[in-house]
Amino acid sequence: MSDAPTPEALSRAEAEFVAAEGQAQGLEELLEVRSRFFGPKGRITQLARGVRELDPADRRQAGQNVNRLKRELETRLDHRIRALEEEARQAELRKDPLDLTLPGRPPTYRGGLHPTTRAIEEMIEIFGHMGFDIATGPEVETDWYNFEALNFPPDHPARDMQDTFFVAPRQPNTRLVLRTHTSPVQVRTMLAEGAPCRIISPGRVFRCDSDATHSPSFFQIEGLWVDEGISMAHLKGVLQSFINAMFGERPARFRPSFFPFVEPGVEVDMQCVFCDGAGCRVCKRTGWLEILGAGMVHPAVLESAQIDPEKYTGFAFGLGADRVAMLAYQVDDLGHFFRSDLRVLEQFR
Ligand code: FA5
Repeated sequence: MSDAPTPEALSRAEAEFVAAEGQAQGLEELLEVRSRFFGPKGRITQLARGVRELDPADRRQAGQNVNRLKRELETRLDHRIRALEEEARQAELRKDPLDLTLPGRPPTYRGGLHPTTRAIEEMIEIFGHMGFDIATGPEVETDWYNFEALNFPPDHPARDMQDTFFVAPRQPNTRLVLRTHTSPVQVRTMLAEGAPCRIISPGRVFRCDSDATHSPSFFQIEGLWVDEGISMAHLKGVLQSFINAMFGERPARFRPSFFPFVEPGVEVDMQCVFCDGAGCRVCKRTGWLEILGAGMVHPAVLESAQIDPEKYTGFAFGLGADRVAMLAYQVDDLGHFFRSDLRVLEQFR
């Protein structure tokens, strides 16, 4: 049964509250008073509940009276509680003053560029000095740009050279892949700019491939120079200048190779920087590490890109940017570049 909220009962409750509040000394005692009067079974709470049991005609007035009293008393009590809490906080702050003149702690880790990013920036600069502009293309590519325009006909066995990740297309009849190389940017650039053109295109590529020197996602830099009279001699000159600028006078070798989009094609190896050519785990005991594929742009590719192969010739190359970073910074496992281990990455700051 709740207490009936008669005017007399309210006055009595108020008098009791004033006495209790007057006697309460510290924060703890005030909180106890709050619970005794306003808690779930508190004196004022019971009076408020009693309103429901009155005659309907009396409820409105009684409800207003209880609420007014509750508001008044609670405000008064909260005021004192807040003042005491603030006092306690100030006392705590005085006990342990802040010394604003202390110097800050230096950060433990300082960020830095990833070694592959640094190598790519360096390569952009080197090729920039040789007059190459930067071009870009999408990472999700159509089969046409990634393969067909590059002279890989459908079902041609050369497609198996690049273990492709396929992407489910949104529209029927479009075949999409994660680009397996940056060579599609050659076609995009020639179609957009025509001849002459001289670009490099750094970017991420994807292959279903993984070991000490192969990763499923890695970076390449494509190079393309199309103009009248461009020959294999220009290709060798540009690549040798790049190697000299990037690695000093390290030996490189040009081996004949096959890529459907160039004729003739070559692969370029650098002398292994870990064993100076003696043979080790990284170079699979050959003394050489392959860093790029290159060749003279195939006439069929020039035609796909609407460039007259009778008038223009060109060369193209595709560098493994992570491979170059491995050689430049002497990292013997490509996985170090992808594991985000701060102990490794900190060494390249
Ligand atoms: C190509 O991707 C050709 N598009 C390159 C090219 C461009 C040839 C223009 C002719 C003209 P290849 O598959 O060999 O070629 O890859 C080129 C370079 O990428 C390799 O020399 C190697 O350094 C690097 N590479 C290839 N696969 C991986 C991989 N899984 N992880 C890291 N680097 C790789």
